[in-house]
Amino acid sequence: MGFPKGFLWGGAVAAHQLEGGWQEGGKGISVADVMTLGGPNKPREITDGVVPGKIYPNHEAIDFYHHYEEDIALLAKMGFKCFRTSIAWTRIFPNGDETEANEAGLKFYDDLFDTLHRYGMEPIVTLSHFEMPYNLVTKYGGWRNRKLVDFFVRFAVTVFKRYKDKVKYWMTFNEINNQRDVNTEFTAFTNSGVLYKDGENRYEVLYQVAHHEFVASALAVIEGHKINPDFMIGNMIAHTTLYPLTPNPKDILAAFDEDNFKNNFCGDVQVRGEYPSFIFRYFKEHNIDTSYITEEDKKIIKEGTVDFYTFSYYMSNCVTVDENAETTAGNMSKGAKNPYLKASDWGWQIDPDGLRYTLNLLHDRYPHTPLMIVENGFGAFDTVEEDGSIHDDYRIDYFKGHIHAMKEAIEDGVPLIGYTTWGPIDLVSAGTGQYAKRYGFIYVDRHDDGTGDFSRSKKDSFYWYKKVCESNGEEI
Ligand code: BGP
Repeated sequence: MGFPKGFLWGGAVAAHQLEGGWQEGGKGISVADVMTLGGPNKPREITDGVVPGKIYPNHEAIDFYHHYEEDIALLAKMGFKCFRTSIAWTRIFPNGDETEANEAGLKFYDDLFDTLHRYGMEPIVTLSHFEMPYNLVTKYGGWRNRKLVDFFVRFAVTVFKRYKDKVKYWMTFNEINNQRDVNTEFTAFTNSGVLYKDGENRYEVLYQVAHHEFVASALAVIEGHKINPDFMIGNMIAHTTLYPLTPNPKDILAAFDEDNFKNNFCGDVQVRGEYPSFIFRYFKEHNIDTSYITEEDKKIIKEGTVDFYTFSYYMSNCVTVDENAETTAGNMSKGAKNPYLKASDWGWQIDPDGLRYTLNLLHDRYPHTPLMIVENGFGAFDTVEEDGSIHDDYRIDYFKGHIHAMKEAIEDGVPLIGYTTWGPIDLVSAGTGQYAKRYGFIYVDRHDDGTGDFSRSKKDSFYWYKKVCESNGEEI
């Protein structure tokens, strides 16, 4: 069977992690612009505005703003069929609440999408990827405020209209579910511009935020289809696959519950168009008032279901009721360590088989919805040899395993339509702000201490992924 004809092979990035040019073309300040450099054991600091003397890696990122023609030409050499990026909201509406869009920002993406088409690549565009206007945080309290729904829909409609003949594939909110952990202040800020206040019920805040985003996402789908009925508009879920640590039925149930609330809740709302029953028990147990969910909202959510389900997959974790079990880090949350798996230097457990399992679970859950993996990749320290070569076999091994798992899932009957690896060109890490955590097939000479000339070079994985794209996954 193998990969279907027209399968979308490519790579994925987000505007704030590669563009730089943070004050060019009339761009406003985004939430990513007030986050400092962190490290494996050092969380990124969220500062009160841009504070002189602090290091903000996203301000320059890899300067894609000035290098995009060169970068796209390189990606095309690998045989990319598509390229996923986001539109920085702050280039289009610098403060988020204007009524007039910023022409210079719109023009930048016109040029970018034209360049992609010139090289035969399909743009795949995320509307909100951890980079909302900072003004919406300070003035409105982020997504806790319902006014954000209108601002977002205005932004979505503006770009849908402008790029209706250039972009077919869209997704609304990147990893909408990764803010489900109330103990992590980081994701509440990056995803939704929420800064918690002392003493408030964080659960209530987060679920109200999620509800506003569900309504905004559904309205965007509805409006998008009016603008171009051929649009494919998807959701985007951070899928960390969860296994019970032991056969203890208590662990099985704990994994089941966590899977529902971390992985399934948001997908169910956006694919099936209604809140799943299990979440109401959770609301009750955490004293979450749900009076903000109106009948009108329910209708919007029902009408604005997504056309395809997209997700990121980096790792799996285990779940247990044993409080003394050893833990491991994760994408945006922790889990119990799996004794059968190895992990990256950042503690992310490597589990290709988990991808086949996940694709089957998702297909079973949403049988009529095409699936796309829009992020998968291996963050690692790379070494540049004296002759400039970079031998990243570990990255090739990671991808080989995951692409093999995709092939198996397709044999299982899963309707997988595409695969974009995370960070085909090195960029700034979302979690740590580091350059040192590299994902690319293309190396960028830029370092955490601010040195480097932004020059690009090919790693071994570049030549390997080229074969994969060009053979439609036959040669891995
Ligand atoms: C996802 C985000 C991406 C990306 C990736 C890797 O959660 O959607 O923006 O950064 O994870 O994470 P990190 O950059 O922290 O290594």
